[in-house]
Amino acid sequence: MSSNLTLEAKLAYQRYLDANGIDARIQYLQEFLSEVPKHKATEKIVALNKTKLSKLKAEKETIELRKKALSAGSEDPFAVKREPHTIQVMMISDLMDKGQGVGKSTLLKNLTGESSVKPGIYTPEPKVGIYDWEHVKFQVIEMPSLQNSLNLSKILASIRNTDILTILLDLSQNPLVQFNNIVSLLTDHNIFLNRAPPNIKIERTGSGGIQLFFHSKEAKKSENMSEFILEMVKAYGLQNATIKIYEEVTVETLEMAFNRKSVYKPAIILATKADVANTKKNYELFKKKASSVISTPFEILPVAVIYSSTGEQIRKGMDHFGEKILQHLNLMRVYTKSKKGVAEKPLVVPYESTIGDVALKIHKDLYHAFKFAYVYRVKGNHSTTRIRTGLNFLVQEDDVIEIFSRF
Ligand SMILES: Nc1nc2c(ncn2[C@@H]2O[C@H](COP(=O)(O)OP(=O)(O)OP(=O)(O)O)[C@@H](O)[C@H]2O)c(=O)[nH]1
Ligand SMILES: [Mg+2]
Repeated sequence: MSSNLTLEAKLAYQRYLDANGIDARIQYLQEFLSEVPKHKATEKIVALNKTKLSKLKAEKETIELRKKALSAGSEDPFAVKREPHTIQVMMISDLMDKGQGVGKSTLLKNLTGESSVKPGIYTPEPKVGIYDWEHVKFQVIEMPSLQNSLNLSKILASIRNTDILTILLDLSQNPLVQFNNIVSLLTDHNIFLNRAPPNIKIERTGSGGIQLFFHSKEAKKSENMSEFILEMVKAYGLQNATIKIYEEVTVETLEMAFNRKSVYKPAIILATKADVANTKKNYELFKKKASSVISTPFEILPVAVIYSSTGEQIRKGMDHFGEKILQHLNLMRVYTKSKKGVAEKPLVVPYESTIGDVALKIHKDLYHAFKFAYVYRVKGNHSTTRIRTGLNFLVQEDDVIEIFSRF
């Protein structure tokens, strides 16, 4: 590769070479082309790579046409494809008695502008849209109402695989009943909401029977359940194992821990139609009583999609939706800085990420050739400090990060 190229261009080219799949190759080659400075010394590189790009695009078109022809009529609408680089948010609701939905399609259409969504008409199959919030993308999926047993197993399989659930409860009808129905159904299928897995480690061993260890003061409170735990381990199918318990357990948490199908999902409640008269008291009552259905804490956002006098749609109560989703997933936003300035699009990284994690997320070469980084951080008094850091420095939400490499 020519030495006339900038570091950004070289990185983009390396990403193109490393890329798997035609979409990624196209994307990175386009990025490379936009990074190459356009002058006499680079014109050949540009031309060569533009040709490669057009060939790739033609190949992609052929592949897509072939796929379409093959799958015509056989595609399963319940097998929603995960959109890369997005956070998947799944909308679920109870099946309503009065035949009117809780407002999933209305909200999906409003958030994403997806034209195939038809509010007011029952949605029998998943509908998908992309919600773009401050340059973070969410793939929002409306699932048909639960208790529609026809496709329930497919819906549950999707729920098990999604990143976060939004439970939509219609405030104009009894939200507590809807919540109870949904939580019971999910619990019956070993899907547990807003809680960490029980802190119990099950390690298979070659011999020695079953060894139980209670590893904390809290855990020791459950020593009187040893016999039951041993039975659970046998029922689980282990003859030789070490079981390490780090918390006070109950029959319920043991059941969760020894069920191979248990999954743990974050969830937020969207209490819909908050504009309808007299729903405020339903909302207040629900807030008070929700803990009788499930003891783990829930975020409850009262929301509504209403119309202005000029007929324009106005969304209420969702201003912090994107933020809340990131919080529930323990994710935060940081921004990279290069010669071109601070990137508009954030990098979304887990809490407790280090500069090393950020470098790796950008590109593995940047991590391996890492020299140092500057972190620009806004302090309480709104002034910005510049911190020189190594790979192990912990980043915080909203940090601006400039990484310097050895090449
Ligand atoms: N007043 C009011 N009505 C709403 C709101 N959101 C939805 N509706 C109405 O509720 C009805 C059902 O809305 P949908 O968005 O189709 O509900 P859904 O959950 O997609 O319904 P299904 O797909 O049948 O499960 C429609 O008539 C909407 O106009 C809201 O915020 N306020
Ligand atoms: Mg719908």
